Amino acid sequence: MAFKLPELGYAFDALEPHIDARTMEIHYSKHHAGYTNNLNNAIQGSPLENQSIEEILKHLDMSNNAVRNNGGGFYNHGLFWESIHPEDRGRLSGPLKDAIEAKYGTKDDFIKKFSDAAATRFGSGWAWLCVHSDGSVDVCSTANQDNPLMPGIGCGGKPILGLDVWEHAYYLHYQNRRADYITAFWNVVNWNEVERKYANS
Ligand code: MN3
Repeated sequence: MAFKLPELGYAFDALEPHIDARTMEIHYSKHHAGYTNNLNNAIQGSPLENQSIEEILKHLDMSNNAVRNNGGGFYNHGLFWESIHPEDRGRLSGPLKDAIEAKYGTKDDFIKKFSDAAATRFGSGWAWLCVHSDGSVDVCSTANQDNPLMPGIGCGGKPILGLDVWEHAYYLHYQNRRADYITAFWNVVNWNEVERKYANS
């Protein structure tokens, strides 16, 4: 079974003015579609074809660059589109709020920690909020299309919120102002979905 580009779930222009329509269109229909096609080509005819993307990433041979880059790109962008939404986003509450406050003190301290991880990632990569098996949470950052599911990468645990800080994610609108893009991201975070992922982890 080949992997399919997941539905975006909202229009390209739905996140304006925080994330512009042209960036969303290119990011989804070119970049994410490209990772999806390249992943399918990389695993065709191999045993990986019958595994879930999570299983592939957890047991990844990190020297397999085609699967590392494109499997990561396929998974990361799916999680990113789910991390943001134009409406019905809810607010941080419940057990996730408790876990974040236990680790970082306040929501604002958590946002600063996550934003710093995104801002200080040199070159291309991602910032993540992950949940460990004991329910505790962690912020970390990974390079390129790596992610915390991969062996020995990032903070471990399962990512439940992700922010793409590759230039292709913001450069058309924000140019070199990555910090402004990171600030805008918090306006569209889908807390309902992050909480759902936390509860299911
Ligand atoms: Mn991207």
